[in-house]
Amino acid sequence: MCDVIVDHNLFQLINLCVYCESKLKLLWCLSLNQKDIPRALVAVDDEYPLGTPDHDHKGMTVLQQHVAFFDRNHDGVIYPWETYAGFRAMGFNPLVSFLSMLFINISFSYATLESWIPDPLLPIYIKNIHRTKHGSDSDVYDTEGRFTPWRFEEIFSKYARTHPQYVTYDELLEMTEAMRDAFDVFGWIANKLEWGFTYWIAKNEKGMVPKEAIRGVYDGSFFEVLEKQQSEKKYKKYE
Ligand SMILES: [Ca+2]
Repeated sequence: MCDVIVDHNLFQLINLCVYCESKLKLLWCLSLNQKDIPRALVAVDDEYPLGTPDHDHKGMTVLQQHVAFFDRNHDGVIYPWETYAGFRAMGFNPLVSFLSMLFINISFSYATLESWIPDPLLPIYIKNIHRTKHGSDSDVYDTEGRFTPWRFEEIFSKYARTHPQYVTYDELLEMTEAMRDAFDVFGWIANKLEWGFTYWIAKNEKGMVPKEAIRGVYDGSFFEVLEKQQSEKKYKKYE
């Protein structure tokens, strides 16, 4: 009966409370469904069953939220100069931002277009971003761009041997090796770059990446945290 659960925002949770009639049944519903059902709007895990606190999904899928940070003027399209600006806002230097822009817009623009004719401006249409899902990845996003909680938890149950809430560089490397599909050269490269990027931006002073940060990369909220940190650093310079 609990397969009616799609997302645990407050409104739905209240409805769910009514639906499940009792607290005990509600807890049972949540524990059963939390990991098994792909979540359209929120990236949930054991620690954050309602998704990232104070993160507005704006009605987008979790994959759309992941890339929406780079849509700097919020028009639903990511042009190369917006990708560049997004990386710069997170604190990356101009060279890394430029190379990331080239890789991302060249690799992912075409699949998101409505037309068969390539667009020389290399726009990425956020509404079609699910078409860019590639092989050799973690499958945490499904083919519709939804977040699959049990796949996310699997990353930590399988590879986080040093600490259950963190992954090290070696553990991430081992994971990306295990994800490789046969003869999928583009997927191998894209997956290594994506996880390399995640490690780079999210590692702590001990060189370990917190589970919370990785979940924040999936729903894009961690990019906003980095941008805020960079803004505060700039602001402090003038104090
Ligand atoms: Ca835009």
